[in-house]
Amino acid sequence: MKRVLTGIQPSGHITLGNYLGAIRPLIQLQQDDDVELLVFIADLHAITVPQDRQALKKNIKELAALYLACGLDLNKAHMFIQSEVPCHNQLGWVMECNSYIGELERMTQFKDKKQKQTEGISAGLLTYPPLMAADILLYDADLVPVGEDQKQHLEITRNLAERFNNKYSETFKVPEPYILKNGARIMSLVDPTKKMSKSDANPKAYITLLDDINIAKKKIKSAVTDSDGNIKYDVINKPGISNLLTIYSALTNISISELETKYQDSNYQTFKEDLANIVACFLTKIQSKFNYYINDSELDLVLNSGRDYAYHYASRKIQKVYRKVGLGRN
Ligand code: ATP
Ligand code: LTN
Repeated sequence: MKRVLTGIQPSGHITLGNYLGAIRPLIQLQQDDDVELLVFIADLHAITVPQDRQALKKNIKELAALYLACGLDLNKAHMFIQSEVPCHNQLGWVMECNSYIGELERMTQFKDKKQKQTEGISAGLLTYPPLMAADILLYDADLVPVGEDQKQHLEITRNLAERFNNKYSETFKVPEPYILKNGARIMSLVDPTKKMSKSDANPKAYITLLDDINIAKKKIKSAVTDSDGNIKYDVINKPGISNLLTIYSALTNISISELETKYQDSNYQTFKEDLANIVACFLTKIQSKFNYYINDSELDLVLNSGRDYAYHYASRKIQKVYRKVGLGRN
């Protein structure tokens, strides 16, 4: 049985980027009979940057409903909230004490987020990767579906697992990242050289799964492209149109080269209108399911049972780790 694990921060409504980079691969992997999914809401990670209390609470619940709306199959998946399983903090600390400040300071996400902060930078922003490593290693995950931006964090997770195994004897499974070729790095709609991010200050940069349909269509239609008018995939010279081609291809499963042929005699306006309709259709489906799950009292029960399942597994791992490190009395 393969164990697939992933988490998303409840730092806003999830974007098309989050969906295509992290959720769609998860849904694909769950088709496999021999697979178990652990999916969590990374609220401890979200507070590495300032969060409004009420908004955070709301985002946590909405993210849970969105996972289900995207097709998470509860016969295969356990969904839980990270902060409700204290083993994450426990292993996170041990991982922190096995990480080097130098390697954490080299993380691209730390450097990017540090630059964006206007006020004090939290220590948590620096020590985020050992917590993420703990999230994964607690459960002996085999595969971790993530977007391209998390590749570096997966590498440090693998290093930490190997470092611990070498120092204290075999304890953790070394996980593999699962990064799709198409859709693992969706770019901002206003600056296609930057990653689409749910915490971008400009809401035109991203489409969230809960955006008003007409607003989402407008965002596609006003997405920044270039002036040459050819619908060709060329990330270096035509990042805007390449990004839109990627979104189109990932949502429809039509290859990029087929799309180039289909639109070879069209202009950007026609292409964007078609894509706007595809996005609208996708969002409409997700939102109608979301409206069902967010009002369903079962959602809490699902999160309770996910928490209990996760705790059962993770607490045994923590005991083992504490014992190997020499903590406490056992
Ligand atoms: P924040 O802006 O708060 O940092 P984010 O939008 O970057 O959030 P995360 O919660 O950090 O999203 O990421 C959740 C998952 O979505 C991760 O697996 C991440 O790699 C993936 N992801 C994030 N942005 C994109 C993107 N633009 N394209 C593809 N995958 C993405
Ligand atoms: N760091 C991830 C969210 C995250 C995660 C994880 C993803 C936290 N813990 C464990 C996969 C596995 C991010 O997307 N920013």
